[in-house]
Amino acid sequence: MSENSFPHLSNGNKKTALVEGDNKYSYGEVNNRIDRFATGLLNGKDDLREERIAFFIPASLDYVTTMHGIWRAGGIAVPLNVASAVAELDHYLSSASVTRMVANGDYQESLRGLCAELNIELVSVDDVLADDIRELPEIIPDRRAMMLFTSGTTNKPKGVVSTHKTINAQITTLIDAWSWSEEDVIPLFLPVHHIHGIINILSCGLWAGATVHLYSKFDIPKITSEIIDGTYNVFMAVPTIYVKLIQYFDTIDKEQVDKICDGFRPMRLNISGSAACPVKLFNQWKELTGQILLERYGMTEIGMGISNPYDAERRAGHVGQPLPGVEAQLFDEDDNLITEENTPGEIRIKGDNVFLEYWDNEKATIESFKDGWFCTGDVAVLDDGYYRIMGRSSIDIIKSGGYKLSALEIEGVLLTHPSVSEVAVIGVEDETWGESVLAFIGLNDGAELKYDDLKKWCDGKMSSYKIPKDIKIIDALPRNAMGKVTKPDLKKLV
Ligand code: MCA
Ligand code: AMP
Repeated sequence: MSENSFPHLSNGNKKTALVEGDNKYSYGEVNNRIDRFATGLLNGKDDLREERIAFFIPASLDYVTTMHGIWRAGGIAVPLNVASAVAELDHYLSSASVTRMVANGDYQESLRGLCAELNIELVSVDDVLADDIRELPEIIPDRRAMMLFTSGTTNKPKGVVSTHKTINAQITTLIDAWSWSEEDVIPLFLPVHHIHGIINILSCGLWAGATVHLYSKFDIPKITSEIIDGTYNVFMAVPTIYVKLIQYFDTIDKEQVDKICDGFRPMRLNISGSAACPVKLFNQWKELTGQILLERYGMTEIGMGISNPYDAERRAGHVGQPLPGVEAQLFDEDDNLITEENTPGEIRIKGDNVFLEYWDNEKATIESFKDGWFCTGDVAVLDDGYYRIMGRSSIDIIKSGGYKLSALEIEGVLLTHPSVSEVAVIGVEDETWGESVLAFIGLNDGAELKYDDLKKWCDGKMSSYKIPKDIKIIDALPRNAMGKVTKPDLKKLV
C-alpha cells in the first residue's frame, strides 16, 4: 500500500477529512501535513527501512499525520495505548526495539524518564514537521507497516506485524461489504491502538473519502448531542458502548432519550463488534432506535474476518459469513475440517487480511498457523448458514469492554504483591463489560488484603481496565493431579 492507495488523500482535495473539536481539516491539508511529517522523519535519509517509531497520541490530526507519515517514510508504525501503565510501555518499547517516540504536551512529559532509560529519541509532531516536502520512498506492498500489541495465553503481549498489503486488504473488504462512501460521517471515540478504531473506523473512513469526527474518549454528552443534530450516518462500537448508552438513557429525561434515538434511527448503519453482542442488547437497540445492529467478528491478527450482511438478514447472536477475500473454516481438535452445521470447531482464517508475523517471535508465529491457516482460538458453529461464536478455546483470555486481556499477564502482576501467595484470574459474565476480571487470591501466612488497597497498588503497573473488578480470598486454589489450577472449578464458585 503506497499512500496513493488512499485515493482521497491528495493535494487540493477540499473535502473535509477530519473534524477535531471546532477544527476541520480537508483531505488536501491532511495530505500535505503527512508529506511534511514524512520528510521530517526522513531528515535527509531516502527510506526509514522499517525503523520502529512509536506514538503516544489520542485520536487527532496529529495521530493521522504521524501514522501516515511513518508509512510514507518507510517505517513501522507502533501506535500505543495512551492509557497504558509505564510497566506495560516498557515492554512494548523494548520488545519492538523502538528508536523514536512521538508524543505531545503532557503525554510527552510522562514519557521523558522511560525514553531516556531506553535510549529512545522523544519528539513532538511539531518538532518533526518539515517546512517543505522532499521525495518520499516507493513502498512496496510486502513491506512491514504496523505493529499492534495483543494479549494472548502468555504473560507478555505480543507485537502483531501487518504489511501494507495486509492493511490494504483489511480496509478494502470493508469498503465493499459495508458500502462505505464519501457521504459517510462517523464518530471515532474508540482507542486508536486497536484494529476497531484504526482500521474499521479511521482507515475505512479516510479511504472512502468520508468525514471522521475525532474524540479522545467516549464523551457521551458531546457525542449524543451530535447524534441529535443528525451529524452522523454510521456508528461503530463495542457492545459495552451500546450498554453504556442505554444506561445513560436511564439518567436523562424521556424527551432527551427520544431525541437521541431519533438521531440514530435514520443512520444507514450501526455496527457492533470486538466482543459478543448479547441477543438482549440487539433487541433493546432495535426497539429503541429501529436500528438492526450489524455484528461482525475480527481479531488483531486478521482484521475483520466474518460479518453479517449489509443488505440481507442481520441475525442476532450470529456474526455472519466470511468477508470478500477472506477464507474461514472450522476445524476439530484433530485438525479435521468440519463441514456439517452445528458442529463446534476452531475458526481458522486465510487471506491477504492475515498478519505477517509476531514481532521477533518466530516460535509463536509458527505455532499460530496450521497448514497455512491462522488459528484464532475462537470456537464457533455454522448455524443455518451463519457463524455463531461459542467462546474461546483458552480460559485464560478474557474480553472486557472490548479489550482482550490475558489472565496470565494480570496474575503475573498480582503475584508480585507482598501479601499474595497464589492467584488465579478468570473472566466472569458482566452485563456492562461482557466479562469482568475476578481474581482468586491465596494469602501468605498472617497477611491481609483489602480490595481497595490491591486496586491502588495495581495503579501504574497495568492499565485500569485490566485491574480486577473484584477479588475473592481463597484458602487454596483447586488443582488437578499435575498441580495445574483448574479454572473451570473456580468458575463454579462464582
Ligand atoms: C474501565 N473500567 C472498567 C473496565 N474498563 N471496569 C471493569 N471492566 C472494564 N473493562 C472502569 C475504570 O477502571 C473506571 O473505574 C471506570 O470504569 C471508567 O473508566 P473509563 O476508562 O473512563 O471507562 P469508559 O470511558 O466508560 O470506557 C469504556 C469503553 C472502553 C469506552 C467501552 O472500555 C473502550 O474504549 N473499549 C473499547 C476497546 C476497543 O476498542 N477494543 C477493540 C479491540 P473508576 O471510575 O473506579 O476508576 S478488539 C479489536 O480491535 C478486534 C480486531 C475487533 O474485533 O474489533
Ligand atoms: P483482539 O485480540 O483484541 O483483536 O480481540 C479479538 C477477539 O475478540 C476475537 O478473537 C474474539 O474472541 C473476540 N471477538 C471479536 N468480535 C467478536 C464477536 N462479534 N463476537 C464474539 N467475540 C468477538
